[in-house]
Amino acid sequence: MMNINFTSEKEKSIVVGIKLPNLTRQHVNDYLDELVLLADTAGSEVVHRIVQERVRIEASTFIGAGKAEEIAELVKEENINLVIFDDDLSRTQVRNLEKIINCKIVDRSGLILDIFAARAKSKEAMTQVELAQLQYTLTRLTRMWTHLSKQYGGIGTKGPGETQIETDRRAIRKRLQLLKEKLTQIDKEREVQRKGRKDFTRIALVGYTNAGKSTLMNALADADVFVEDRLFATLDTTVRLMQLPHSQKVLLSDTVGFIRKLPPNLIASFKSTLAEVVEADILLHVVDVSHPLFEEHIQTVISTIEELGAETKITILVFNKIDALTDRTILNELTKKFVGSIAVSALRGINIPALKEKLFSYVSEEFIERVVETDHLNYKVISKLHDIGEILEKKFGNKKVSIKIRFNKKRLGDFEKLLAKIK
Ligand SMILES: Nc1nc2c(ncn2[C@@H]2O[C@H](COP(=O)(O)OP(=O)(O)OP(=O)(O)O)[C@@H](O)[C@H]2O)c(=O)[nH]1
Ligand SMILES: [Mg+2]
Repeated sequence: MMNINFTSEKEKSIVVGIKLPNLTRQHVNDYLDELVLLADTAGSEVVHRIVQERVRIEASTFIGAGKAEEIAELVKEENINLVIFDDDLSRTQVRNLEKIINCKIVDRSGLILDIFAARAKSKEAMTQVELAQLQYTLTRLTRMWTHLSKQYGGIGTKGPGETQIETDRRAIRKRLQLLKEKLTQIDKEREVQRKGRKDFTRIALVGYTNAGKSTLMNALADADVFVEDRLFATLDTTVRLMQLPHSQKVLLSDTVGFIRKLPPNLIASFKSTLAEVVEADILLHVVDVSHPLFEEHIQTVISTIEELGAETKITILVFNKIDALTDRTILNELTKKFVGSIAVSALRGINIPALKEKLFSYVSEEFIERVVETDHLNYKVISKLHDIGEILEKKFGNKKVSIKIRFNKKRLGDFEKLLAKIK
C-alpha cells in the first residue's frame, strides 16, 4: 500500500476540457473550475487550463493531435507532471496521449478514485475504494500502468491498487473476489447495527459534495463532524440522534457527497456506506444555492438517488448557504419552483429552527397516539409501554390507570401484541 502525498510539494498539472457544440463555453469553464478543485483536493497545483472547441471527439487521442502537441510543449517547458482530462478516456486514448505528451495522463474518474483512496479512513471505506480502483484498472489500464507508475509515481498511481499493479490481471481478479467477500462480511455487521435503529425514524443527508451536509449535521444534531472547504471531506457515514421540537428523537445520518460523473463502479462499491440513504425514511437534499451550477447539481443528485433506487422517498430540498448569496430575491422564485423546499444557512444558523419544525411535521405523520387502560399495578405492561413510545399522560382512576402514548408507526405490531395480552 502506498501513502498519498497530500503534499507540501505539489505536482504541477494542466486541466483539459473539450467544448462540443451542445455546451456553452461558460459551462465548460464551470466544469473546469470543478476539476481544478478536484485537482487541488488531490494535492496538485493547476498551472494551465486548456479548452478545445471541437465538433466531435477524436477517437484516438480525444483532443486533436495538434492540441496534444501544444500540450506536450507546455509540459516540457514548464516541467509539468500531470495532465488531467475532464472526461473519461479510453485505454487507447490514454496510451496515445502519453506517447505524444510524454507525461502522466489522468481522467476525471481516475482523479476522483485517487481522492477517495486518499481520504478513506475506515476499513469499510478503504475496502470499497480499493474494489472500485481495481475495477477501474481492469477496464482501463493494464500493463501500461505498471511501467508508468514506476516512471512517474504520484497522482493516478496511488492508493491501495499499488501492490496489485505489478501483478497480472488474474491476480487482480483474485484480489477483487477477496475484497467482495470482505465487503459482504462488513455488510453483515452493518446490517446488525442498522437493525438496532429500526425503531427510529431515519433521516439521511444527501447532496452534491461540498454542499454543506456535514455543517448541517452539526447544526441540527449538535454533532462535531469534520467540515472542510474541499471536495469529499466525508467518506464514512456518521449517525447521530437528533432532538426535534415537541420531544421526538430521530436518527440523522451524514454520508459521502455526490458529483457529476461519479464513476459508476464507485457508487456500486459504496453500497454499504450508502445503505443509510437507501433505508432512510426521509432524505434531506442539501444544495449549495450560492454555486453557479446548483440547478445542475440538483439533477446530478436526483439521478444518483435514482441509481441507488431511493427515488420514491420523501425528499426535502434544503437550499443552503443563503448567507453567501448576493441577491436573495431568487429564493422567492426557488421556493415557488421547488414546492416544499426551505432556505437555510447551516453555517450561520439561519432558519434552522424552521427546518426542524418542517422535519417534525413530516416525522409526526410517522407517529400514532393511543390511550391504553390497565391495572395500575401491572408494572410489566407499563414498563413495556415506556419501551414502545413516549408516555404523554397518565390518569389514575380506581385501580385502573389510563395511559396516553405516542409511538412510531413501526412499533404498531409491538403495541398490538401488548394490547392483546392486556385483554
Ligand atoms: N457561507 C456558507 N458556507 C457554508 C455553509 N454551510 C457550509 N458551508 C461551508 O461549505 C464548505 C463545505 O461544508 P461541508 O459541511 O464539509 O460540506 P459537505 O456537503 O459535507 O461536503 P463533503 O463531505 O465534502 O461532500 C465548508 O467550508 C463549510 O464551512 C453556509 O450555510 N454558508
Ligand atoms: Mg461532509
